[in-house]
Order: sequence, then structure tokens, then C-alpha cells
Amino acid sequence: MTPFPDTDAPPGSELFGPDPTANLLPGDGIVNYYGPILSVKDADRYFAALLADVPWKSDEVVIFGKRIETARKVAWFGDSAYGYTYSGTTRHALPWNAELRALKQLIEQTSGAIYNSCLLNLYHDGSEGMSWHSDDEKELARDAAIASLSLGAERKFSFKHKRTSATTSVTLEHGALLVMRGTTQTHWLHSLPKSKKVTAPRINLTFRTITCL
Ligand SMILES: O=C(O)CCC(=O)C(=O)O
Repeated sequence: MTPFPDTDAPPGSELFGPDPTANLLPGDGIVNYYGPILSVKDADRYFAALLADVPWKSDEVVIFGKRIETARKVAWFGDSAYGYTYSGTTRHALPWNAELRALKQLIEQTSGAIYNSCLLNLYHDGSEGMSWHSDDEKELARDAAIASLSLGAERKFSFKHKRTSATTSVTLEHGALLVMRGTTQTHWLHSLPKSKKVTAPRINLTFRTITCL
């Protein structure tokens, strides 16, 4: 499938969007929220294509020493078959498909950073989320930007400071980009809270940089 061209009103053409240069955090890291960077039509089409084409698999997490398969599905793509270990399991990256290659290019241009891999998460509805964590695995380049693209249902995304427990949240819209930069992973946890109000699915893509090659 070929990447989707811009087919309708350019995103950001609304009068007042979020300011992507503003920092959502009070300090100890930088989080920029760009709002939608895709038109609704393109975001819908990327959502449908990724839902159909990606080889989604359950994730594994360890809770109180027990290995549990998640209802949330994941997939991992990259420039090479990088190994990435978390919760005691090593995953190997799949080669980019056409949609992901196009999204990677757009996100690199928009965020001003380069990425070599992408973790995808599929949440079927608000009963699935992600608990507090940092993206600080040893395979990830320290302090490198992590770019998160949201497709599908709007979800709340929260940050909690590791020392002060200060929190802040943002609503991630369909087609929206959020970028975590600098020391964010060192000082802040993030989570995608579960919500009974969310009945529709969502796909999240986090573009990252793997270093230990
Ligand atoms: O789905 C999201 O927006 C959060 C994903 C996330 O926290 C992660 O991939 O580390």
C-alpha cells in the first residue's frame, strides 16, 4: 500500500492549535504536544491500514513475579532486527512497512529528530492502558527524543515526577503528535490510564532510538 497523500484540509490550519514549543512539564524534562499533525482523513486511513497490516501480538508483563499476557497488542519495527528486552522478554524488530516509513519521515521532519525504531500498541478500548513507567531501557539512547503518534480514540496521558510526585496530563487526539525530550525519562514516569468512558480502539506509535547495536 502506498503512503497516503495529503487529501483534505492541512492539519494546523485551525485558528488556535496547541503551541508545540510550550513545555507541558514544569522542569526536569521537556514534553511538546503538537496536536493533530495529520488530517482526520489521513489519520483514519493510517489507523485502518495499521490495524489490518500489522502482525499484532499480545505483550507480556510481570506482575508480582507472575508473567501475564496483555489484552493490549504490540508490534515492534526498526531499521534492523534490533533486540529490545523488557519484562524479561526480548523482541526483534520487523522491517518497516510503507505506512510506517511515511509516518517516520513526517514525524522526523515535524519533531526535528531522527528515529531508528518504533513500538506500536493497540488498545481495544479504555479497559486497556499502560501503568506508570519510563522509557529508560538500556537499549534506548539516553535522553534521545521519543515521538508518540496517536490514532483512534482520544485518551488521557499522564506524567508523574519520580521525586516530587507532581502530575500533569494531556488529552491525546486522533492524529496527534507528542514528543518527550531531554531528561524526561530520567525524572518522570508516564502512563495511559484506563477509562470506562472510552469504548473505541486506539493505536499508539512511539518512535525511538536504539543504541546497543
Ligand atoms: O499509548 C500511549 O500513548 C503510551 C505508550 C507508552 O507509554 C509507551 O509506549 O511507553
